[in-house]
Amino acid sequence: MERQIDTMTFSVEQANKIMATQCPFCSVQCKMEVVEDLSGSRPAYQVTAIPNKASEGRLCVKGMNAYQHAVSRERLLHPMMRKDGALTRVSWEEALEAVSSRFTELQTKHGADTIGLYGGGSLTNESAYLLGKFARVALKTKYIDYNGRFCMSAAASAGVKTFGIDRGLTFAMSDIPMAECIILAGTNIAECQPTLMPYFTRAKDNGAVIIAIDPRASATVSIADIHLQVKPGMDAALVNAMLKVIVDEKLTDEEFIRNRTKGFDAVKEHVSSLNLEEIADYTGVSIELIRKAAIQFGKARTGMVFTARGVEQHADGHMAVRNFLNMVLATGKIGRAGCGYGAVTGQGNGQGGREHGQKADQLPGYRLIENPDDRAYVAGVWGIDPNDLPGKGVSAYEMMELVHGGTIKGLFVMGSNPIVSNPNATLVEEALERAEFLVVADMFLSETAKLADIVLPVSAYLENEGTMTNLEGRVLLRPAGRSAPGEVRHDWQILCDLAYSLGKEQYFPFRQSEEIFNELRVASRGGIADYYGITYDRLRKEEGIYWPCPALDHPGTPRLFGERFAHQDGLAVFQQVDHQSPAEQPSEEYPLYLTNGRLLSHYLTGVQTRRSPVLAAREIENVLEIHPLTARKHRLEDGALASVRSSRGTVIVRTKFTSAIREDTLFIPMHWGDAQNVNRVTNDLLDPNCRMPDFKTSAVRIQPLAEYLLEQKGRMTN
Ligand SMILES: Nc1nc2c(c(=O)[nH]1)N[C@H]1C(S)=C(S)[C@@H](COP(=O)(O)OP(=O)(O)OC[C@H]3O[C@@H](n4cnc5c(=O)[nH]c(N)nc54)[C@H](O)[C@@H]3O)O[C@H]1N2
Ligand SMILES: Nc1nc2c(c(=O)[nH]1)N[C@H]1C(S)=C(S)[C@@H](COP(=O)(O)OP(=O)(O)OC[C@H]3O[C@@H](n4cnc5c(=O)[nH]c(N)nc54)[C@H](O)[C@@H]3O)O[C@H]1N2
Ligand code: SF4
Ligand SMILES: [Mo]
Repeated sequence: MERQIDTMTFSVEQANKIMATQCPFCSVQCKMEVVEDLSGSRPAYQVTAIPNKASEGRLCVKGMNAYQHAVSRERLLHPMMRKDGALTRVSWEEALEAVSSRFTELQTKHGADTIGLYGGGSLTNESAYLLGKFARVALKTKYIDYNGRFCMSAAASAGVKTFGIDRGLTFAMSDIPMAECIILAGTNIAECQPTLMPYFTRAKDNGAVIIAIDPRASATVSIADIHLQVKPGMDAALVNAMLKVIVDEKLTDEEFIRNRTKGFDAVKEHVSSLNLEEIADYTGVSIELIRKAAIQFGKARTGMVFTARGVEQHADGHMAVRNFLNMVLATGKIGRAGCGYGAVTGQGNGQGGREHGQKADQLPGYRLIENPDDRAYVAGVWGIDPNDLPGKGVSAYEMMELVHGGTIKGLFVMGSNPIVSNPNATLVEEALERAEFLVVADMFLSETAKLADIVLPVSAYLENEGTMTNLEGRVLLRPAGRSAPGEVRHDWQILCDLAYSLGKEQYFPFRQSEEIFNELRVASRGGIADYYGITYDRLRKEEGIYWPCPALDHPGTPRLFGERFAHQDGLAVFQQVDHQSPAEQPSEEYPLYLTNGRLLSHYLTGVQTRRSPVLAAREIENVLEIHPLTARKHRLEDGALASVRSSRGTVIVRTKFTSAIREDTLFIPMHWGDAQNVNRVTNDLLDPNCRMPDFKTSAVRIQPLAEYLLEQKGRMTN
């Protein structure tokens, strides 16, 4: 049963272990050195930023303290299996045997597609690639998707449609200070990618005008010259108005439109027919500000547009992004220095994680599972018959619905905490409780792992060697600094072990992450995200390489679209966007908009950051950002507990008064579970183009907690 794996071994007694690594959190992937000193009575740690081309030697507070969760006593150190209702320690042998026999049993009874796999953007490229291969080759199920569906899908699908390719930034970060005008739409870089802020302040020092679009005056908005405080969900409409001004003021780049794009006439005709007053009314932004922003962007010689989840996490997120791309194209601001579009990718490997096959419709290198040529190529690399490859599955939340309905009976979660991070979390929790067999691979007993039948302990960033692709499309090698504690294994190792138990070891012979990467290089070769020319050796020497990199002597591609776009005809595609208002509009019962997002000190569902004492202490509980005038109307004091309720559920949070938010909008961070989980309230409506949930617009009602509890009690006694 035990297989031979080459793992790095380190002497435990060795004092002052120096670990060169990368932060496990966001998409910047800041490089750092962690020194572990075991000579005293207690281990001591020192963290120093390593200068490099992406973060330039900066770290934010999360990176500085990331070692704390990795060395936490709460780390899972051995596999566990539910026995008599309780998770109980078992050997790897017993755990792996149980997983493979239960999966086989379920598949024999209900068919291959009864098993679902759910991955994440924290996984290395090697593990993400292998998870996709494991689903298709070892389990032959079509059901695989990952948490990046909630993160990047709107921008990714928009990039593919408009440009023919999806890479977070179409340029290297070093281009940012060359931009004369920068639009930051629904992106809170100051809290979410803090070490990037100096690129923007440098642009500002060079005279750039910064335009922020956000319902809140966030920390990022504080560097803006113009703030368009849009109503949640109204970005597409706002951009239509800006485009109208750009067209009316003749600020379009006609030569660029003629030579490099198609479809502009329809967009022009559409925006020309629109009424600015009406748009100002339903976006909540004055005509004066719309005009000012549009003219600044239109007249600038160089400029960039950045979008993130504020624009994208809506039922029309895809179209909203496409409208921003329309504006980039209409003004010819792409493919040259100081220009371009940036989808500010979220997770550490949010970029690489979406390129190599974790997505329902995808094979490595952005190949498509429904395309016969792509199937034949990848099947060839994997040594299987293309007819044995399953078809495409469904998106992450839809997979949860299938678990809820009983179509998917066994679920394997690797690198996500779906019962906290999915919309309409109550349904998802119910689904996972109903699942016949739930396996979770994690470093901690997350809210999701607590429900599992089997929990498999995985290595943390300090222990797991592999490549990560940052938001620019720059592939970086993260070395392992220490051996994994206890009986912990790497994600990719677990997949190989399981394949062995399932009798599929011939397809998973890997003993090191580099061997997996070498297969990934070939599997991605000739695809859109072509990694063929990137090797571990090169990554060690060159400090990161931008894909596409099709040959060993290719330098990589920092800036895209200099000559042509990635569509066959080389042209970018305009898309007319008829804006739509959020499905849930404030009503008498639910009179306010609720949006949500992030705080500087915590990361996603907080499983890791709440286990870092320094980070946990910075924000100990969830908060409700609310305008004081709104709060007064609803009888709420500052710092009081409140209930926030939608038609789906309720979250309990403490109020924090701020005049930085629109009066009709509330904001709650996403970092807490259970009663403080904002996703009990959020909307599970999905974007028809990319299946992104409508996280950022729900209609809600707020009450002081005591009032809410009395009401609930009344309901129960009636
Ligand atoms: N500290 C921290 N950093 C992180 C993360 C984290 O959890 N914590 N997560 C990482 C990940 S995975 C991601 S995806 C990124 C996310 O990074 P961001 O997308 O920047 O983060 P959010 O806070 O979700 O949303 C950004 C902004 O959108 C605004 N917003 C809300 N609704 C709307 C709207 O309808 N229109 C517009 N224009 N704006 C709106 C919010 O007020 C917020 O300021 O961050 C990454 N970095
Ligand atoms: N309301 C609302 N909901 C949201 C969002 C929002 O803005 N608003 N944002 C969405 C976005 S953008 C995202 S990305 C998702 C993210 O949401 P999740 O997918 O739930 O992400 P995490 O909370 O990071 O959960 C990751 C889990 O994997 C574990 N983990 C970390 N690294 C590894 C690893 O290398 N291997 C393994 N096996 N496990 C690991 C962690 O301990 C943790 O338990 O949430 C989405 N949900
Ligand atoms: S969270 Fe992001 S910005 Fe902060 S140190 Fe980590 S990678 Fe860098
Ligand atoms: Mo994300």
